[in-house]
Parts: sequence; C-alpha cells; structure tokens
Amino acid sequence: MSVFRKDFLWGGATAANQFEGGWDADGKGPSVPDMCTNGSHTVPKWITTAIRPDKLYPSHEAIDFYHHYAEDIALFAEMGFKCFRLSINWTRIFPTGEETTPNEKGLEFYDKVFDCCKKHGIEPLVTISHYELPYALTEKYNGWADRRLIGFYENYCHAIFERYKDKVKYWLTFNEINCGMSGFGAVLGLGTCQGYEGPAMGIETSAQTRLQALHHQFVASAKVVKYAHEHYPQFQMGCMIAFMATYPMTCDPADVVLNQQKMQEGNWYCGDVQVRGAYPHFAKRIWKELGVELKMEPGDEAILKEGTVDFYTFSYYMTNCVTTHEGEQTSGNLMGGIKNPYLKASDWGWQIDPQGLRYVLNEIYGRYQIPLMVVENGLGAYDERSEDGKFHDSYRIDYLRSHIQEMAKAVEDGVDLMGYTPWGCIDLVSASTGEMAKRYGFIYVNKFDDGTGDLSREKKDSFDWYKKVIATNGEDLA
Ligand code: BGP
Repeated sequence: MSVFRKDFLWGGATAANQFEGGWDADGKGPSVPDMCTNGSHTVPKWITTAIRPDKLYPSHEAIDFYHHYAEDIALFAEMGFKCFRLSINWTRIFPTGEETTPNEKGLEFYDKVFDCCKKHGIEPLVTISHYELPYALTEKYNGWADRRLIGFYENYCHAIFERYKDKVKYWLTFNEINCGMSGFGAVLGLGTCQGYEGPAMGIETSAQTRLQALHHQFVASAKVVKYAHEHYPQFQMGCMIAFMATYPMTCDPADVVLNQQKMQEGNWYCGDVQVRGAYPHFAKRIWKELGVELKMEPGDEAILKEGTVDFYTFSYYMTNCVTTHEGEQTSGNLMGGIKNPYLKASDWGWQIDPQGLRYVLNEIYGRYQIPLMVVENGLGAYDERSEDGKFHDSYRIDYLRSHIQEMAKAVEDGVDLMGYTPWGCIDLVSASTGEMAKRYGFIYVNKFDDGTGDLSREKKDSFDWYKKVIATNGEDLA
C-alpha cells in the first residue's frame, strides 16, 4: 500500500517566463525577465534597460510553449500527471500592469491551456506571480518598493480569479517570496531594479528597500487570499517559499545559533507572516541588525491576520552549512553557503541532500500544521545524446528517486503532504543563469544556448520512469 494519499498531486512545474516564449505576442507587454540576457554558470546574465539588438534574450522564444501547449500537455498526460504547476504571465493580461481592462487575447491563451489540462484530467496549480513583474512597473515605480503595486496586483488577481474561477482551484500568490530577503531578489521577485543595467544577480539594494517591498508583497498576498476566501470559497490559496535549509557546520554553539538565525531570516520570516498572519518575534532583531524601519499603515496588521494561506508550498533543491569558523564556499538555489563534506554536488555546485527533504518536511509541518506540497525539486544537468540517439538520464532518476523515498518517510512520520511537482518537467530556461544547457526535464527540447534548435520534443529515460512512479502512486521507484 502506498503511503501517499490516494489523491496525491503528482505532476511537474514550470514558470511562464522560462518556457512560454511569445514575449510580445497578442498584446503582451515586456516583463522584467524579458529584459534579461543569457548567461552561463561562469558568465552572469544581465538585465538591460532596453532591448539591445546585439544580445540574446532567452525568454523571448524560450521553448515556445505558447504554440506547443497542446503537444506538451498531452505529453504530461501520457506520464499520468494529476497536476501541472504553471504561472500566468502578468503582462499577457495587463501589459504595463496599470491597465484597468484586461487584454482579452492574453486571457484566451490561458483559457485554452486550462481547457486542455481539463481534457486530460490534469489539475492546474497556478503561480500568480513567478518572477514576471511588468517591466513598466519597475521603470515607473521601482517595482514593489512602491506601495501602489498592491493595487495593481489586486486588479490582476481579481481579473484572473473571475475569469478562471471554474477552471483553477489551487493558487500560489508569489513564487519564492523569500528571495526578497536577499540582494538578488531585486531582479527576481521584487522588480526593484529601476534604471539598472548590469549583472542581474549583482544588483545591490538596501535592506530597507527590500524588506519594505516584501512587506508590500505580504499585504498584497493577504488581501487577495482574503478576497478569494470571500468570493470563491472553492479556491485553495497557498504561499511558496524557496526552502534553503542550512546546517551548523560544527557543534560549536555559536554555529548552532548562527544557523538558527539564518533559518529564521531565510525561511521562517516569510513563511510565518503568510501562514501565521503576523511577523514573528525575531523580526525585530532582524530589522534592528539591518537598520530597517518598516513602514506599516493602519490596517496592515489586521489584513495579514485575515489573509493567511490554506497550504504551504516550497521549492527544495539542496542544503548548505553555516559556520563561524573557516569553511569552503559552494553555490545553491538563490543562496550559496559552506560546503558539506557528506554531500555531493550537481555540476552547478548545488549540494544534493535527499534526507534534508525529510528533515525539512518535518520542520515545516511541525511549525505550521497545514498541508504541504513540494512544488519544485530536481536536478539541473547537462544532458548528452547517447550513441543510440537517446537521452539516458539515470542521474536524474537517481536524484528524484532518492527524494521521493525521503518524502515517503516524511509522510510516514506524519507529515500531511498533498503533492509533488518536480521543477522543469520539460526543459526550459534557467532562472539564475538564463541557460538552456541546465536541463531538468523528463522531456528534452531541442533548443540551445545560442538560440538555435528546432524546438522538437523528445522523451528522456526519466519520462517512462516517472510515468511508472505516478501509476503506482510512488510505490514502484525502481
Ligand atoms: C527556483 C525558481 C525557478 C527555477 C528553479 C531552478 O528558484 O523558482 O524559477 O528556475 O529555481 O533554478 P535554476 O533555473 O536557476 O536552475
């Protein structure tokens, strides 16, 4: 008997800016990622203030899901997906973010996508804002630094809630909202990069700007969660955190305390606001240390309390260590850290830690006691075509298998786990580097870093493997 729920949401995850393409099709406006060039593990991707004709912008065509959605969703259905996580591109619906009437053509595109999911019995899980802020809002308002963004976000949500109320049940308000705690969040989540041209992850913003911008996102999220609960009781509203677990490198109590603070800042600060509806006790310490004076308006505290989420979702790729002693640096999803001698790393230096997933699931569930969902996990790797012309990605299968095994243990520990949507179920553009070469998919896409490729789709070995996993509800992982 499988330990997973009967209605476990097996599936895969994507984000509009990383796979749709059609960046200016049918009235769509430019978003922040549309201004980002390609890069690699060693060369940083840039954000530019205008489209430079001599540069390559990977989101512009990406893998052209915009024109391949029917074929791609049919492939997901063939694997047996119960759930498909995708995001809505804000600028398809409101090209500059400020319009009051939505762009009908943009709405129609997602109608077609959701209808296609329905035809195949696949439940959509929609991220409302996945690193896709209208660039016009960055240019004019410096993104979420400006409180007026709350209103624009509400308009956007009201429009998509009403349009898709019969097609979408599960919603996530912001992807990896906690990226706003760190510098690189400026380009990714907050859009606080007004007038900036340079390495996208290298922009420095003050902690004051970042945490204030995050506060605006918290209020925006709570407002639309409350609105959804009042108007669409059938909706399930979730948060999404980049869970970046860290371990103390030594048993020196100073390392343990440092690690606790790192976990508070990196993971719990945002989760606590969105799940518990108030800033946690340690927020005051963080504000003091960073010299932040948070501006709250009357009513903000009440709205945070009233707009708490129904379920908690997170991405999980790797773990790092922290220490007050010497240690060797390594990289990771959003955040680097100190190397762990017990773990191996991916080609991008992300340390692979399946057991950490069991640990994290227990920690989160113990704290919040609401259903959890792993909405990103996976191995970014270089896939080489073998002599027989196929992609034998056994390394990806090993990665996923070991993580599913640990999820199963967490479920046996008593964690209420709703589902699992591994990242980049079809190859897509990397968020951190803008590469195609960093592939996560069960489905290979013939699209390359230099922008060439005929966009044809091919199944990797992991495709049939995952199909079997889903068919057996996670029992047969061989
Ligand atoms: C998360 C993002 C995704 C995705 C993933 C993998 O931070 O939510 O958008 O891209 O990480 O990261 P990367 O593409 O950098 O390998």
